[in-house]
Amino acid sequence: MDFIKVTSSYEEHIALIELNRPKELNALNLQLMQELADSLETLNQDENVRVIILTGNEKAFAAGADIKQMAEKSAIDMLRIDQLTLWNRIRNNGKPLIAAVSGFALGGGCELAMICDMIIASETAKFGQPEIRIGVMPGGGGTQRLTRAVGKARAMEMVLTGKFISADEALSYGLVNRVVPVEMYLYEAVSLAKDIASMSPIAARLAREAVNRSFETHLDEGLQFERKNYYLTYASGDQKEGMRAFLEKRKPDFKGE
Ligand code: DAK
Repeated sequence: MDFIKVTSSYEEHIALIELNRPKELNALNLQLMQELADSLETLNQDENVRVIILTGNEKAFAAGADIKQMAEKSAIDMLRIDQLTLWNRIRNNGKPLIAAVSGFALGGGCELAMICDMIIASETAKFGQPEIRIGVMPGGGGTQRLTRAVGKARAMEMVLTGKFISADEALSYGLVNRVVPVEMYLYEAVSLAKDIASMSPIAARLAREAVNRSFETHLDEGLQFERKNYYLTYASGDQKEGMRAFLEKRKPDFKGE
């Protein structure tokens, strides 16, 4: 794998995926996206991994889809390339996924961060959907996810002007979980990942699915989905262990069973 670097800490049940195309500010070409989808699928199969962190480097999380690969394409070329299937493979990831963002998260890079469940931002992070400046519009879910995350008025302004927002603005908009000094963003993401990895992976998976469902359905359907997953946690040993440990005033030992 050339454009993706994966490291796992089995002891802590965490895996780190680094986008690794620094000269191009991690522009998301097709090879990188394929490697990313492959890595996520492999990590999803790995029972030792409970939480995944996706990051870039200090200068860029990702500056968008690779404009060099797209500039001369026709609509039919784009249809044939079928990026959507590739993006859906990434979206189908089933484990808690944290984006650790520093520098540029633009266009597809912002959309990729928003596919993640949570975003930890360095104070240098810049988010934006600048596609309009190159004569297109968001195609990786930006018009939908950004609008749900920050509200219509702010999303509309970002999408129609292409202006970037700072990490602090992203925090005040509710787009990111927190903003930390640049030397801390990865550390902060790992610390959040460790917290989540110490929980029952079954309960985390079901709860995550239910939170995500709130984006995709109406309230009644979402509540029913939540209830079904809630009952399902009672089929796990982790539920028994968690509740017994509480009553016995000790730390639970979750096995993922
Ligand atoms: N693509 C290709 N190369 C890029 C790039 C990109 N998006 N962003 C930066 N680079 C390259 C630059 O060309 C330059 O390469 P060389 O010229 O050195 O060979 C190198 O990275 C450094 O960039 P700059 O010299 O421009 O660096 P600056 O610090 O001056 O500026 C910048 C940084 C991030 C402000 C600027 O590079 C910039 O504006 N980049 C483009 C940002 C952008 O417009 N992003 C949106 C792209 S469109 C879909 C899913 C997703 C998408 C579409 C469909 N489906 C599922 C259907 C997504 C579309 C997009 O993201």
